[in-house]
Amino acid sequence: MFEKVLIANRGEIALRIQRACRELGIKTVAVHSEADREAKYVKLADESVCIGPAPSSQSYLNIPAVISAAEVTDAEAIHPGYGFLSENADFAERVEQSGFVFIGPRAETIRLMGDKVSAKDAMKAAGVPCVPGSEGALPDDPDVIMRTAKEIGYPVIIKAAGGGGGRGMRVVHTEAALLNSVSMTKAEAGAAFGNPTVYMEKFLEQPRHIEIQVLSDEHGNAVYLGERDCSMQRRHQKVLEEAPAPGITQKMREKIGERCADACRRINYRGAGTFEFLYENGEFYFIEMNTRVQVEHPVTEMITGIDIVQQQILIAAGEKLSFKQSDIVLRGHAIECRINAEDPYNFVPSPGRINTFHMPGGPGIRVDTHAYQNYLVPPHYDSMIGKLIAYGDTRQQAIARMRIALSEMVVEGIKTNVPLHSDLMNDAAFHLGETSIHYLEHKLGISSK
Ligand code: MV4
Repeated sequence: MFEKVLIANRGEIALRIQRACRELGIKTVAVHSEADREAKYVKLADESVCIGPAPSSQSYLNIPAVISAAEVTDAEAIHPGYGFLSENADFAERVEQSGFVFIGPRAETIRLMGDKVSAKDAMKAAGVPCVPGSEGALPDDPDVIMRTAKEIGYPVIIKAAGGGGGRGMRVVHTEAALLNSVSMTKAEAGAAFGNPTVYMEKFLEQPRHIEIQVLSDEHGNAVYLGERDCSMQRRHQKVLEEAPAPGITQKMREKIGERCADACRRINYRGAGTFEFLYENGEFYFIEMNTRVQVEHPVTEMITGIDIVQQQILIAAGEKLSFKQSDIVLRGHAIECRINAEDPYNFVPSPGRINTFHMPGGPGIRVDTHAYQNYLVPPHYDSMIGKLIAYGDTRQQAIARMRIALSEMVVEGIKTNVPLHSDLMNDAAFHLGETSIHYLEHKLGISSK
């Protein structure tokens, strides 16, 4: 096992990774920007290195600075967390070339999944069901483009190979709009991602966003840890996630889970990963794969009892998975509310000093946060200041516990989205479950009029 791991991230996930390391007896190195000098997780780490000024482009995204920090502290491995450099194949490559272990997939796997066309090709070849669409990238020939759309059937969606997470896409409803939409998406993709390649899919109108968590080691062992429903989102930012997904039966879970685990074995996947699907009319359609630990990993941890971050570290150290698929039993239900420093009605970020801070507790309540009383939320980064996770034997119990926990939570001095979450806990459609990716924006649109 590693003796020392460098954590190339900030905020709640830096603290989360630090706790996983500590439990495994591993020393930790925190890297931080000038804005995060006073952060609790920096002080709690065994060592810390300032890697640059507040803007992430000069600190958390500065590859030479991160690698130098690993060199001077003699760390053996680097955990990238989520966001920042976590899905940067060049970073993973340079980490390994510098003699450190990258806690994540091989650079070539990150590159394969970073290109959404090659990711889809690979998954299709591995037997994962995909959204009907073009065979790989769209060619330039307008006749072929028109024919492809006709075969798929309108509406279609044009997506950039270099995009993902909602960036670089356009819905097309009519043949008259098609060629212009393809040109516009290509131009935008070229400018935004340096890659004008686009592909086409059938546009699904009311899907849910359901994702499968996997773990895969270097010895050909892969398991799935069930699914999460992440449909409750606004402008591609997830607001609330839950596991398991309402209405998904054990039989459906096994069928799609086996496809994902099998795909991991086929591509020799290493580490934790997430297969993102759109789910509509009882069918799963693969859209993207994430090669990092995700913000919402705790809901899966709560229902499986498996520490996903520890598993990432064990796999990176070359160990074999210590459990098989039949050992994994889903139990109960977990819901996560992302707590953001923002106005709950107009979503404008609200950084600043937290002058009163009380966290909830009690049975089934988990709080993952780096914040504390008198913490100054810096304006330079994502507005998420923590995650409130509620576990219960049933979804109803998890909701009841979440409602109580939200009512106990006190964060003053800044605005937070706690009122939005409290509202959602009383929302009739949320109670029924199975709401689509458009539900929250629809609800907010109506209520703000
Ligand atoms: C789609 C889609 C409908 N049909 N693809 C947006 C994020 C990116 N990961 C893929 N996205 C979508 N792809 C087809 N063929 C609708 C979306 C989409 C979406 C997906 C997941 C979560 C939130 C979303 C919000 C708007 C659109």
